[in-house]
Amino acid sequence: MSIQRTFVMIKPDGVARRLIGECIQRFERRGLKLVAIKMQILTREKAEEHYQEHKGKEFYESLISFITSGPTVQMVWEGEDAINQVRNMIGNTNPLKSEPGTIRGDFALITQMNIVHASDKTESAEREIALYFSTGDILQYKTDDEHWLTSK
Ligand code: FUP
Repeated sequence: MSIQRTFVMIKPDGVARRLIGECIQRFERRGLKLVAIKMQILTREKAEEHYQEHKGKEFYESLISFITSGPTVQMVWEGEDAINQVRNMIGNTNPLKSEPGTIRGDFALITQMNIVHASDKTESAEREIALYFSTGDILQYKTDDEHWLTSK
């Protein structure tokens, strides 16, 4: 395994339900490191770019309309095997199939309003991070536990 960066977005339902702190706390407690964060209401153009793989699907218009409906939070999280670990922590796309203990399994019931997005593979993480952040927005720093790991 290796240290990876992954992109996470809290969707308008997550923000409206005051779940920003809950999501951040789960990733922090797991040992992941927050290296970039911002908030914005997505433009239609940005949303279409983000969800380009879904263009033409029956849920596409509703997805774009929902994701642009209110504030969202964009984050980059860093850590060992971060992409898969964060995907496991958010749960299945359909909250009805999400395990309890995952964010979607604990807080959602409807696929469109599933609180949070996270990159599903390395190429998506790179693409999505670049869509929302410039290189200079992403901080490089070491936490105390990392100093301990590297100071032997
Ligand atoms: P995920 O990677 O888990 O966010 O899921 P997808 O990229 O497959 O889907 C992106 C978003 O499209 C989902 F979060 C919600 C929406 N969606 C639907 O509304 N209906 C579907 O059948 C599939 C996805």
